[in-house]
Amino acid sequence: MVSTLPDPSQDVPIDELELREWLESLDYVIGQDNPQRVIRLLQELQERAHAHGIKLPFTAQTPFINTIPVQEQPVYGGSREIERRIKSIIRWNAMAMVVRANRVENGIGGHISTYASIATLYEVGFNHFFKGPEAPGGGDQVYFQGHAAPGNYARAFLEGRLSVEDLKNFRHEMHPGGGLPSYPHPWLMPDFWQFATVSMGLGPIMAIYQARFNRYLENRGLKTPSDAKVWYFMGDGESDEPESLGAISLAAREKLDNLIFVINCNLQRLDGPVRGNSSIIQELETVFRGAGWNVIKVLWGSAWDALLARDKDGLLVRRMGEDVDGERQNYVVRGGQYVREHFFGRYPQLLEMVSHLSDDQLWRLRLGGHDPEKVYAAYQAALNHTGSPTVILARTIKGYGLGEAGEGKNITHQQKKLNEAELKEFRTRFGIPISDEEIDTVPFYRPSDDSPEMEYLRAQRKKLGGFLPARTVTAGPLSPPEATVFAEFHAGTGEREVTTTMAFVRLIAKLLRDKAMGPLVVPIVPDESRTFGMEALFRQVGIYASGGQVYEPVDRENLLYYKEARNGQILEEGITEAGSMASFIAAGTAYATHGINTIPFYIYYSMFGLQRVGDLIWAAADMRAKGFLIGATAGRTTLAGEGLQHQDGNSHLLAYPYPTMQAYDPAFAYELAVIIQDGLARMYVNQEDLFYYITVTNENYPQPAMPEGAVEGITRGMYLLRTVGGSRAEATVQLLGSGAILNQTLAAADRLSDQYGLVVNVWSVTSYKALHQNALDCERWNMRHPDEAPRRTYLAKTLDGADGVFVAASDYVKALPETISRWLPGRLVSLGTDGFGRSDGRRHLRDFFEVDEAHIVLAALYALAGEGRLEQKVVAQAITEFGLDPEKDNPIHY
Ligand SMILES: Cc1ncc(C[n+]2csc(CCOP(=O)(O)OP(=O)(O)O)c2C)c(N)n1
Ligand SMILES: [Mg+2]
Repeated sequence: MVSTLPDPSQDVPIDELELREWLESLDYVIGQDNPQRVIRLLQELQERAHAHGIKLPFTAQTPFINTIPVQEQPVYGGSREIERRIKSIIRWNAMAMVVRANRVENGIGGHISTYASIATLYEVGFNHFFKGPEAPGGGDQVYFQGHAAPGNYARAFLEGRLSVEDLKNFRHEMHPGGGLPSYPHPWLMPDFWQFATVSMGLGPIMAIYQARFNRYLENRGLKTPSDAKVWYFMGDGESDEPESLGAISLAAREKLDNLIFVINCNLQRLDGPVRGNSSIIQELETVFRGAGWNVIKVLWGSAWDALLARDKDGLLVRRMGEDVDGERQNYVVRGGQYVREHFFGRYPQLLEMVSHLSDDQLWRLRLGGHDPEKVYAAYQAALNHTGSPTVILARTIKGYGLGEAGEGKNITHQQKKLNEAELKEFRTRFGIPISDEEIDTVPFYRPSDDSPEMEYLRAQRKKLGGFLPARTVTAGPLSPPEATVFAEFHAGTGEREVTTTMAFVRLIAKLLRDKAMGPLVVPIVPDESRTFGMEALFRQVGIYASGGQVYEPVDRENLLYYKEARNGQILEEGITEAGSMASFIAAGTAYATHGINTIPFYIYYSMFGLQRVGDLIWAAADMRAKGFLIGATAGRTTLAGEGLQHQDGNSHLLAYPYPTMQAYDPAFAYELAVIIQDGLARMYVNQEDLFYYITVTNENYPQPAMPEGAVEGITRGMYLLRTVGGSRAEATVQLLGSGAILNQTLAAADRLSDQYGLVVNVWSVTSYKALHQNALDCERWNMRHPDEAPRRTYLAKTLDGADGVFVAASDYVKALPETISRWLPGRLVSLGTDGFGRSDGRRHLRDFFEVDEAHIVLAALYALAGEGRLEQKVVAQAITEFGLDPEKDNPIHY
């Protein structure tokens, strides 16, 4: 057996008589039919050995056989024959879809072999287990393996949900009439796919947190408890992604018996074997059992049961566990004679055991994951299991049924074409009624509506509550929150200095009290509540703890004690940005997965968002998630002291590619309040499928009152904040400032006016992304409508009449303001914080990154001189006056 630890006791000689005595005693107790007694006795023996200093080697592994013995298998709940025919037809159509797509366009891709290996695992689920949306208590949430999508489409075709045209246009979405996307995607098929799974590793962690969030909804009284399950179908290769296994201990700790992982262990990934030199199944068993999961191995099909029944001395069981996966792959590829020689041939007794079977029969001894009875038994056991999540490790063959075209071969993942002979072999193996004459056109096959197959398929889904996958949005619009939630922020704080983070915390505390929206708010934090000053929320709404708080917290007599509760509202995730994002996704998509408009606010160190878990944020966008990502302690020079790992000068640029992400860098509390109010209205009242990224900082300054008429500009990206007049009207400066740096901009404006007599407009830019997108939209429209009056960008409308030079300063990279420079009516000089962060105070950091008042003034003078509106010597004088070193290294480089 492949073991993760060497077992030195294996080499110790043993007295056969002594061994028999022990075994007979054990057999006697086993024969009493009381498994608990057996366990108890073994435990006692173990403890006795331990007490005498004998250390048993740790193992979380069980032998390489099925976890469920044949005598414990339930009776199969359906017609094996009809189900086999249905499955064969789906196999054919899935294969045909990929082969045809690649004939239309060579290299368009697609996967045959993955669905070929997972088909039985899916079909047993579809026919007997996956609950559809109309099931009492709601449907199951099934995360399908992304690149096995042809199998889902092929089934939906039989179900009458997709047409021949749809199938023909697999991976040809732009073709007339539209087509089918390569992978699950709720934007591209909004009524079909619920979960975006193809970026490996994200699905498993999302599924875990989904199952946890389902419990959260129940414990908070937002949803009636149900026995619905979350299923995650994953490849064995996918298990190498850190996110795949990184959260499994949470699932066990939370006792998520509503979660079932099914790992399709075909022992191969894209290039070759997952673990050629050891055993991925045994390794996964160790990891999951160690974490506290219920592990069910489904390794051998029914044909092996007869052999195992004759395996009196355990030799076959031992032989089963001896091989490494690279060798197991040989048994699939090299044929029956190889199996006889190399597998059974190792021991004469085993060779004798199979002497009555032909080579072909030996080769076709089915594996567990291809045997519906074994899979059915595993699913049933998973459903009945309570107290922990279940993982089913099902052994299969990659490219099952492809024969020479790829079954079990290393190239099989990339196989997209079959020649005529291979198509015929596939057709014959699965009994598809397509003639030799037609075969080369690879026709799709759908039996008539009244055929037994179609009737059976429909009846089974009807019993289970309808078709899957299916995405339905039943949550209606919410009422907007009371205006009083936001009013105080519009008034400003007078002299009192506060941070935008404090303003945010105060705002969310008020929102949590709002009648309509309050209970739906889901605050999510990765162990930074105190950093952000959020601890008052602990007491106000409690921290979610599924089992309640079972200890007295050390700070119990404190007003703001660490209060955990079963119905606590805060998801305090601990230090896991990935897990927190997975919670954000579960809460942000609950409007579609549960018909409940939960409103996640995930607050975190902004540096550890888009750049750390950007792909999960992408998945949130894919899944039409709503909610607010609050990037706190933002800004490369505003987060003082922390240095290079923490200081974020990137995230606003990284926000650009995410299509549905609205990104804002507010400077003042009223801007923040306007943005959040607008976001709530757009997402939850108007029901737009967007999400918000807002940065807040920890710099204290007085928060001004909102100027008249600023609301539209705040939401659209910029507005005129202040004009300071000077005597020299010919030299106008437009200063653009954002976030905490806006205060530097305001100071620079005063100096440019007082000292240099310039006229300065200060614009608060809340969102370069919004300005950029609007400009692109207008430009594109104009390009396509040359005969019509051109549309004006929001920038053009807002900056009408603003001339002179432009200087933008932000706490982010210089490229950010430059994205809008093309649409500005004057030359732009962009100041920003490119380079690694540094540990120091704000004043020094802003000098170092050249985004402080002095550098803004310098940039304005330089730009004006460049236009001939000012003498060059004024610039040189300013450099001297501000004490700037012309030879200072450019921080952009390191
Ligand atoms: C993050 C990420 N990296 C790489 C890929 C490309 N990729 C798609 S399928 C695949 C191999 C999958 O192997 P496995 O998980 O064992 O699935 P199987 O097809 O064998 O069932 C790879 C590397 C991806 N989809 N996502
Ligand atoms: Mg695999």
